[in-house]
Amino acid sequence: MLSNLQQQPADALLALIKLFDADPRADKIDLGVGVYRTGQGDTPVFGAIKAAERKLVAEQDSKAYLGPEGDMGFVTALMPYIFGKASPDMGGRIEGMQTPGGTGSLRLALAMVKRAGYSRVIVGKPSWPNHNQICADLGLAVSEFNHAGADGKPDMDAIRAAVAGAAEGDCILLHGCCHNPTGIDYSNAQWDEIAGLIAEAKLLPIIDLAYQGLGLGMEEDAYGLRRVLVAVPEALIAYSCDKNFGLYRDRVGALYAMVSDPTELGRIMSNGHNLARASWSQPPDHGAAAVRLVLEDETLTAQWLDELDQMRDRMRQVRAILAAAGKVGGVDLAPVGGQNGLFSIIPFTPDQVQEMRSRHGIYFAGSGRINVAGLTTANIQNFIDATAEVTGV
Ligand code: PLP
Ligand code: TYF
Repeated sequence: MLSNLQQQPADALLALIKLFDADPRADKIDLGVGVYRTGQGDTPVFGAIKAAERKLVAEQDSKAYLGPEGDMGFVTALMPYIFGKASPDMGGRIEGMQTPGGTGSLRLALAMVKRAGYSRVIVGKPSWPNHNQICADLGLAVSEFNHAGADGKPDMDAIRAAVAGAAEGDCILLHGCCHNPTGIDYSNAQWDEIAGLIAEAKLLPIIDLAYQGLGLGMEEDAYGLRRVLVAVPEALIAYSCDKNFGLYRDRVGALYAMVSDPTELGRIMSNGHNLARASWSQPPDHGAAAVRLVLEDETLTAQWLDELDQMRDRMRQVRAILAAAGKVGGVDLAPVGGQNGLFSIIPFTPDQVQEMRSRHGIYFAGSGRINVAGLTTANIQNFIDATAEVTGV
């Protein structure tokens, strides 16, 4: 019977890791999967996390089960950063639980909306492929709208039309910041409008915040999420600490629900706990415990924020160099300067993506998405020259 199972495609982004590793060229460049890299090309453990891990090893006296909600100290300590120091739980209207990464949180959020009776999710296109995959696996219909226009700016007409065409009771899934794969984020004024549109159409927002602090800053990157939350009665927030604490494989995330009536929170979140028990039971402890220790200690918090500032500054410098290169062969790199986070899409054709790999050993997604953090002072000129050569006529 197991032979009934059909071959499934590998994850195209994760498959790039293996393709890159197999390339023997010493000057190859990895602009594939979304991990931050230093100017030396490394993805080190944050100093603040290392210190917290040492403390954890020295002081943790038990690894007994915590329950499906995980480390609630971690969940609560993050809330002022996500929802604002002024009212981190919006008057008792927000509760969270720990999840295995942002992906675990998205999985729970979408399973909860499915259980609540929603059947359709409105998603910008392109998006992170896992969004559509999770919806498909849960039997949720996806309705797509164009995320960015030909001018490289968010396509506001497309989102206006998508919301206008939505049925009451649909959900809308939005990237809070550092849009993956385009790097094209909404301005504050655009978020103001979107918040109003969603509220008026009575859509349930699901906000995916996987890169807080990697765009413009921790507070700046939360603007859109906070703006939507003050406009609507209910929302779900899928949060990841895997980029902004550098914890990737430790799988650190949280799901938050905001409801209008605080007395309903316990009942609503009991569904998150129940769905978690039916899948991973309880989230992995280590990474979240390390984040909690960072956030409970003023010195470690300052160190973490400083390390995050350095990451963001380096990515802005890389973006500025690409933008200054301007028109290169047949493509314009200028828009990259105004985009945020790890990713930008360079309009390479599929053949040009293959040529960048085969002729120059430069690896990135088939969509033309590059991870800007893969560029360093040592390799950025090679990338620009290769781009000129491959896209030039
Ligand atoms: N959401 C987006 C848009 C992402 O790009 C990612 C992955 O990096 C995630 C969520 C989930 O991240 P993780 O499950 O690694 O925490
Ligand atoms: O888009 C990226 O590169 C990151 C990392 O199945 C990632 O979000 C990619 C694919 C995947 C899990 C994480």
